[in-house]
Amino acid sequence: MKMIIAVVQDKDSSRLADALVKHEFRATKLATTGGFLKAGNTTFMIGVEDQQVDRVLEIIKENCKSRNQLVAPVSPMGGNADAYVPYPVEVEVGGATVFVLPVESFQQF
Ligand code: 2BA
Repeated sequence: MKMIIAVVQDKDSSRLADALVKHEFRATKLATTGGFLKAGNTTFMIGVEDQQVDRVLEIIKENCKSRNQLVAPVSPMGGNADAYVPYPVEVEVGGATVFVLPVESFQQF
């Protein structure tokens, strides 16, 4: 068994959740925050049998788009002004960041 952990943009999360339910995959959605943009994103935990991993990755790919997002400059507030960038910077936020982990044990009580 594997645990698929997928960090996706909030805009894609409902569509992905619906697609997983439609294909009868069970998932848990967590409201998370990206460390870099400090903006909300959604993390899915999807526990599946090994042979289902590729199908789930396809569903994630089909339902999550990459987009460009502007990062607002953060004032140094007395910190190091050398590193301060005074204009917004555009970054490409991926469709999904996915980790596939081995599951040692799965129990439901
Ligand atoms: P954030 O940390 O808010 O990052 C959003 C986007 O900002 C990233 O998109 C990347 O394009 C850019 N970025 C992140 N750190 C950067 C840095 N140090 N310098 C320059 N640009 C940087 P993605 O790579 O598609 O990541 C989207 C979200 O996935 C991330 O949101 C984070 O929540 C999660 N993530 C990405 N890589 C991860 C990892 N190795 N471990 C855990 N979470 C990760």
